[in-house]
Amino acid sequence: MTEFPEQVVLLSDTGEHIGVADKALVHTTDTALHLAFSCHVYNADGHVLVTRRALGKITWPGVWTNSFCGHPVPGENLADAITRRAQHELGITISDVSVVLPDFRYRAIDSSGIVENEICPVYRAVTADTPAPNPDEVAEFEWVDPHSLHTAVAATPFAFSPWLGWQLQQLDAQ
Ligand SMILES: [Mn+2]
Repeated sequence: MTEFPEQVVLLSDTGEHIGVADKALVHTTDTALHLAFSCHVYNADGHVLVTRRALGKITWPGVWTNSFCGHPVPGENLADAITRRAQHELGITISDVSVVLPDFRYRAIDSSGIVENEICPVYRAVTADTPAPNPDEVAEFEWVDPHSLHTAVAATPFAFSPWLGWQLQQLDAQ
């Protein structure tokens, strides 16, 4: 698995792979469209895992968001990337991975001015594990009732990552 330097897949406006870029260099104030994913992890109680992004992250530090996100490296399929990031960020093994928003796409600007610009299919998965967060990625986590999360994000979207708010809106609309 290529970890250094980690690369991302650049996409055309219609979603075709048009190249690669270093992950560390692609996220700027004018970020090119690239491939990513989001995952919402559930436990056996039906609670969903929300995480607080590590304070050292370049984008949205300290912001509460969905369980985890990531970028497939070139040539890596999304299922493999999701499994890899679940272990890397949270130390969990996941199963029953399924796509829930295959066409999700967003562009958002962090308060620092850094832009995210991703075609970012959204998945759900389950785990039986207790997260053991990688402190470089995740500062805190909570298991919450999904309805409570929807209510909280709808009421105060500014307190969460913008992509989480848009994902929940689209899931509600299904
Ligand atoms: Mn990105």
